[in-house]
Amino acid sequence: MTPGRLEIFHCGGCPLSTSRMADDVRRGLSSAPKDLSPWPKYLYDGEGSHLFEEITRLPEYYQTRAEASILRRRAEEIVVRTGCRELVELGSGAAGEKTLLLLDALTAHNGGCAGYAPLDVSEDVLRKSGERLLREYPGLTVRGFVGDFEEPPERLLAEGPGAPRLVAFLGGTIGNLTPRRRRRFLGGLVRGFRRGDALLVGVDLVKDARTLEAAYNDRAGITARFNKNLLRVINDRLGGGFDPDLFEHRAPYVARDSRIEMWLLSRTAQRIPVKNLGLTISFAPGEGMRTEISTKFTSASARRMLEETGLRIAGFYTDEARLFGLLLAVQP
Ligand code: AVJ
Repeated sequence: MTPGRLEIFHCGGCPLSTSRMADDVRRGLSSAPKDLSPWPKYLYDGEGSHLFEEITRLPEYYQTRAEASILRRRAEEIVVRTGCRELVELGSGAAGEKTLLLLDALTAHNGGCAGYAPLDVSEDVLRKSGERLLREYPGLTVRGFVGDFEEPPERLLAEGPGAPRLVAFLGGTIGNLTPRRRRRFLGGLVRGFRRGDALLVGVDLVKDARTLEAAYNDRAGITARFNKNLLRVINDRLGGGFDPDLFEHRAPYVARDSRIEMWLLSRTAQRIPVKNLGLTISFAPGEGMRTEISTKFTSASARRMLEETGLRIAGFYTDEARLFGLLLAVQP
């Protein structure tokens, strides 16, 4: 391998293109109820990513801190048990503390030489964090992939500097997918695995509804801004005429489906043109549009989800308060 290198690749199929977005948003706005939750990626433009970073520091949003605390205690063990030589990270974001904990352990156990392959929707974030990582880990080979984690390119797992790989999908993002989409996503991912490759998945755990709802209805109103930012993304990219102030943020816990659902409720009757779709969208007063689902798991439901893919569960790690879980599974 050639250490100390950064390469950026663009995934095929243009999953982030405006024409794909137009198709997705047209479908979402035409369904009943209006539903954009199948495409959480549109929440994360520059502003949305920034707002999410703020969310991770909110007192009510325990997930990021809980997951980091698990990794602080377990990163080393995970790397040693898997013997991994490359970290593949889906939806990496800006390579924050959690990534660094894994990279510290990975490089420490591979004489400084290791691979890191982040996949994220933002090229800018990949480039900046990639450059920073090369300075901090001189022996690292970084292959950055710009794309949607649901459509990883073949070369993400077909090429790369070292096996076995540790594929990390942190933050509880898998909870944004419906059970069907989770199955399809995990099945497709694992098809690229070789014997010994490992998957590390972060899941938010079921707990009392008050704690869950507080995490998505923070007092500072950052989650509400994050939610409404989606309207601005549609305005910017598709010529929409949404006024975010005419919508209200809601995020109830729907116990039947073990998930938080984020909604935007129209405060009034309104008709909103979306120029590039050639559509006008009508809202009745109080009518809602779902914008995200965030599924909560038990250790049993999380295990089942991974076992269905044919992987063997190698560990389930949790924080002291059992707020969040990390599942480690290996390709036998
Ligand atoms: C980054 C997808 C894990 O579902 O909790 C935070 C996104 N949405 N607040 C989550 C989010 C509202 C977050 N994930």
